[in-house]
Amino acid sequence: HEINTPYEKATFGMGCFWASDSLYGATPGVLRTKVGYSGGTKVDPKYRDLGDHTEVIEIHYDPKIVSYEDLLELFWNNHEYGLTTIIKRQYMSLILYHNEDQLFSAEKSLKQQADRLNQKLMTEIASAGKFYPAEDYHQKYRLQRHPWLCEMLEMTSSLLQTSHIASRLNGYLVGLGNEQTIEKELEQFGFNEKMIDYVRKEWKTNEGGSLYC
Ligand code: MHO
Repeated sequence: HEINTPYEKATFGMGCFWASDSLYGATPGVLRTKVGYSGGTKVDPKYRDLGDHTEVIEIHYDPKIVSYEDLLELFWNNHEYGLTTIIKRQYMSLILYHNEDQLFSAEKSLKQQADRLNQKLMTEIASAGKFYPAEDYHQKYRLQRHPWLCEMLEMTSSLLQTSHIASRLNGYLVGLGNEQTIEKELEQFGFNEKMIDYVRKEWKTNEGGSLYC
């Protein structure tokens, strides 16, 4: 379940975090994802009491395989809403940077996107502060719709936030990723035939479908 590769963090708000959890979880080079609340000041926010926080995805990625710029590209192209319209803080378009390089890349890409779309974008860029992981039932939300698989994987509360396999399946089950990579990974994960068939079937059924909540 867990991978010890050195990683960097990226944090984005782009609408309902169930969708971005799946999107990034299926992206090569992403080691794990967590959904949570950040960007605000309220201490210990809860889903029903977010205060000034935003739903965000925290991504741990291997910069040797995927770059921050690649992650930004996915960010710009996968907002359900909030990119060009003002939306409540819970769902705002938000980039929380972790270092000066990320700040530089974020600002540059925001300008490029605004020029390309010839529109003012609502995205805010701010320094990453405290991240509060969301309640368990929000983590790997799509994977958790498959209790049989979760049982086979012996998922636990903490694995929902740390497991590489859980991040991947959370995307593959909704039809993200490409077939060859998925086949290769399912074998590496040591899945039995029944599990492989299950994931393969879900992937095929949902391929090309909508990610949104
Ligand atoms: N439409 C969904 C959004 C959930 S999301 C985690 C709901 O209201 O349940 O914001």
